[in-house]
Amino acid sequence: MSGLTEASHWTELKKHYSRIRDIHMRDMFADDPGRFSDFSIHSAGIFLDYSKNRIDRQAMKLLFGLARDTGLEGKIQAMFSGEKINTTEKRSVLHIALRNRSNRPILVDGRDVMPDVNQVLNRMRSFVRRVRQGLWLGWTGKPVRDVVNIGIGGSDLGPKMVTRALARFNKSGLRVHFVSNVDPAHLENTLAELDPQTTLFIVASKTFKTQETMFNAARAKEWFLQSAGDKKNISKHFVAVSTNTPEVREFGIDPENMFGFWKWVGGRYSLWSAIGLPIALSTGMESFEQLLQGAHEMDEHFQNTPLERNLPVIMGLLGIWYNNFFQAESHALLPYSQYLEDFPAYMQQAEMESNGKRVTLDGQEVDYDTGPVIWGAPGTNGQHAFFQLLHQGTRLVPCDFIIFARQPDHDSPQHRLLLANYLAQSQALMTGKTPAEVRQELLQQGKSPDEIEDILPHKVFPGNRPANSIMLTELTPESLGSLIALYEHKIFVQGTVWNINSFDQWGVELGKKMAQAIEPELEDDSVVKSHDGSTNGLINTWKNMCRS
Ligand code: G6Q
Repeated sequence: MSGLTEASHWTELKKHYSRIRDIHMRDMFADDPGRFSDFSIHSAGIFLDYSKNRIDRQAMKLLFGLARDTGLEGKIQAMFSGEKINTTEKRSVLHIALRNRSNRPILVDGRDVMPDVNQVLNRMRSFVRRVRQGLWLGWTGKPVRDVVNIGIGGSDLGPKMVTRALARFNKSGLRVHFVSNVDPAHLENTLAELDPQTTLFIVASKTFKTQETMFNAARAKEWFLQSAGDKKNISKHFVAVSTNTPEVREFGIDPENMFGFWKWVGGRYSLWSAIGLPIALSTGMESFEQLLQGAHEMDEHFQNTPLERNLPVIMGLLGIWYNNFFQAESHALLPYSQYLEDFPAYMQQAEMESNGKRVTLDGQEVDYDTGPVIWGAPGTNGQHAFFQLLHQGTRLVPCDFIIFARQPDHDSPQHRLLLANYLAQSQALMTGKTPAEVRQELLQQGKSPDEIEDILPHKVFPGNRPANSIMLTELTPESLGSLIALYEHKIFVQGTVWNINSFDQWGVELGKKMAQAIEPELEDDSVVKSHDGSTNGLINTWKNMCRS
């Protein structure tokens, strides 16, 4: 037994789960007219309806109690005050400082980090203005037309997701591309359409050591120099975003063209730093700062609101309820907005890399489940793909439905249809369709009793499947900032309850190291015997296939 499973509220929650698990949400709504108003909240620009969850007031009370058992309130303050809560890397966790629009001092080792944050923002502002106004000229005197961000993981997913989500705000005409995969197809297909005279590369890497990024950046430099010839032209076409000045210089980028950030910014939490440069180039610095402002509003909400009215806390605890008591194994993110197409992939990294941990902060193996599998796709597309399993499969998959109330075309029939589907899907998941309702429907269609009995089980929907419905007024840099920060803090809430370190990522190391060992063995035709049977077999099969 661990501290968590011995906590009094954990035991109470287990008992409460046994009482509540067979109650249908249909009945909960029928019995409680106040359910929607009690289980919905509007704060920091975000409306959350969580009434379609398998909860009652007692369940929520116990979940808040559990959060208090784990010291959540103190831990929130610890993060905001710069304590080194990333204990395995001995680092503060301060993405909140990057968007600290109040500018109040935040100390790391007794030193205020805000002057450094503001200095980088100032440098970004001036660079972005020059590029967007056509004043930053390439080696032949032409302005920049295409920007290529070369980065991977946290140095790719965040800026890519936001740049695409805010595409409507790109009035500059700059085209921003993202290259992450070491599969040469990614870079080569991108370069094929570009003119080196008008292309600016951003090499984005916190460490400036990530193999994929370094290989892609080296190849981009080679491609550029094939046209530009002289290495001195690199300074007009390559900038870096990194914490590692010596490696940036070694690569050939003038540190004058480097935008720094700090070790206390985790990769998957770094879009708020200079890693967000592609966002700022695409949408303008003003929009980038509005994005920071939106996140800051959510930070203020998270830090200062009692747990019972706190959006990230409520969403985090609902996740704990399903993950640890209903044994749900995954969680689906379903944005009803094409602009948020990349949001599930971004949150998948944020959540799974943060909370995919099996030992507690003090190194004990957990005796409860931690982070669920996060997945999803935009609605309505998902409805024609995987929603079947959500409605009638054997697994319980809690869902988050996300929509913007107003869109540029919100009066159009398409937008009404989008909204109708957003509303109907969570309704259908909750209500389901009983055998009696199916029978009635089939009778009305004139089916015979035999036909009805044959088809009936296939047409029944059990319902009672939970969903959060999130509604934002409109997609703006500010609202998007709040939405992302909401999920970031939800991750923190869950990691705190599970007593794990949400801010390290040792799990990505092993495979990387093994790839480094294997890579040289692929250079020649010799038979490889140094690994396990399967890996040897695969390497040698590959060699044979290449030869044949
Ligand atoms: C994120 C992870 C990881 C990281 C990439 C790229 O939290 O640490 O996704 O962002 O491995 O790392 P670099 O920015 O150092 O190239």
